[in-house]
Amino acid sequence: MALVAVGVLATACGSGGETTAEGGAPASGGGDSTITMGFAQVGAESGWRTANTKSVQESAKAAGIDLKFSDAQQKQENQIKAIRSYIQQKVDVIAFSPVVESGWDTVLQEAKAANIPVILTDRAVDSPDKTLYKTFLGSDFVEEGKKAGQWLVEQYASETGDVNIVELQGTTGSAPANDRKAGFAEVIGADPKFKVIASQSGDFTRAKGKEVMDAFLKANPDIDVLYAHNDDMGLGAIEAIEGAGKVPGKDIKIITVDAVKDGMQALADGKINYIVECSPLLGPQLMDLAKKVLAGETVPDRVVTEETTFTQEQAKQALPTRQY
Ligand code: GZL
Ligand code: ZN
Repeated sequence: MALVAVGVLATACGSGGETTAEGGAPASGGGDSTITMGFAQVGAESGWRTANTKSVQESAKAAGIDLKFSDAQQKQENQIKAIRSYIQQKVDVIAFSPVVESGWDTVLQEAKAANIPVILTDRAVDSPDKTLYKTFLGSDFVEEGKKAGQWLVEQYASETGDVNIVELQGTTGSAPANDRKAGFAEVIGADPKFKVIASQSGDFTRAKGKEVMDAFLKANPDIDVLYAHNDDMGLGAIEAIEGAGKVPGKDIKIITVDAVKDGMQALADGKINYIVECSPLLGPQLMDLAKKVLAGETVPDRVVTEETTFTQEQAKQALPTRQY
């Protein structure tokens, strides 16, 4: 009987990357040495997110890690539910990208009490208790905002009049939205000619980016620059700008963040002027960190991803070999 039971358990926790139903078989009870990871993803809101999901799923397979995966449709309560179900399933390690910065302490305490290590990827939490997770792997969003601001300062160095800027922020309360806003504001704050005349969340989606840009255009006759916290909102805004009979990239200069394929295409086509890259390809490093954590090796508190910036010319060169 025991043999059969182990067989069943092994099969159950050998299940691939598909999302498990509530209360799946206890993963570590299988007695096999395969690592089981529970990954609670934000959602599928942008090209960046789908590329990030692909990277995590493909890297788990390549690393021989059994991945349980959930999509929270950008809702914090769904991510918390998913983390709780991974704790019940006794996975070996939990990884997730917190949709917003705050409200995680309770569920992370539960994971800690269950002796399940947690790895943060992509977005950070604002909890002061650093023992709630082993490491945070992801971009420096403040740096990304600064790079966007730096390009603008250089482009308008000889401008003496006001430079009217509208800003499409990412998801309210998320680390990338908070930090990309702060980094950008810090750099352009050095010169009072830069005026952010409107700033609102477009929730990182194309649809919302278009909707908010429509409103910006109706309320502000003279917009010189759009700073969008991701390509998808920038692409939605381009539809609104063209709908208003203006030329994106010319009448209104556009800076975005991510550098996903569709954004890079618009950059190469001259509809976007500058893109700050934010790499979604976190999978390989995540799997490597998970193995180190479970082997009891020390890992750095913070692993910052490598990323660059693209002008229109550079986008034309990079597009043919772009992975995402
Ligand atoms: C940034 C990531 C953001 C992307 C958006 O690392 O969290 O979320 O910039 C995505 O495209 O929706
Ligand atoms: Zn102007």
